[in-house]
Amino acid sequence: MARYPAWGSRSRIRWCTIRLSSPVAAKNRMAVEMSMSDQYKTVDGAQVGVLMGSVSDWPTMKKTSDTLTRLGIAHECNVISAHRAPRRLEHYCSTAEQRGLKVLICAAGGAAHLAGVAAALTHLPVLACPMKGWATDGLDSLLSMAQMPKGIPVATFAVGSHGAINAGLFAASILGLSDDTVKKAWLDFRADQSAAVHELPDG
Ligand code: RP5
Repeated sequence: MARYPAWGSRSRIRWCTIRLSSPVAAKNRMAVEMSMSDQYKTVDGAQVGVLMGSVSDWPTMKKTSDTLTRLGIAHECNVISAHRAPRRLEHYCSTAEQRGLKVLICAAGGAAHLAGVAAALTHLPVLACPMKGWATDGLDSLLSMAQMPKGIPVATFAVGSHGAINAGLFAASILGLSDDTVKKAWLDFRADQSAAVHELPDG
């Protein structure tokens, strides 16, 4: 508890009491988060890091992972929330390049600050996937990501599974600039897609 001055109607000082969370509890929470700052999954040879704000984003972001797998791109997937685990996110992003990652794909819903914060912590390209979240069908996440102020860009994709898949494909197009194996897989994917015959059903 703490007492702070508050202004009354005649500008006399009144005192109000505000309940603060205990400094000890806050310190403990910070200590727990600090001690977990390097606790995320890494994959040897991973070129892409897929990050999600919540495990609830996984059904959508599994499509990113499946797309990368289909193209033979080694990647690692982690749930690291920007607001629930900021120190872990900082550790992950600030070590990403030295661990060999070349692209980060970040998915989040609602205020959706994960991609922007990640982009602030690394100069690797950050691809942002807006999730549908719990309101506005993902328009909130889309605007949060697309409206990054100038200086720290994130490349924003469509809301939901289409964006999740395209982020995986876009990562392939970036990696293909310097990796012939990925380039071939990416071009083969496009050729197969173009060659696919789409016939109307009988009747
Ligand atoms: C964001 O809030 C997550 O990225 C997720 O899309 C959304 C809801 O999170 P949960 O409440 O399901 O954990 O941080």
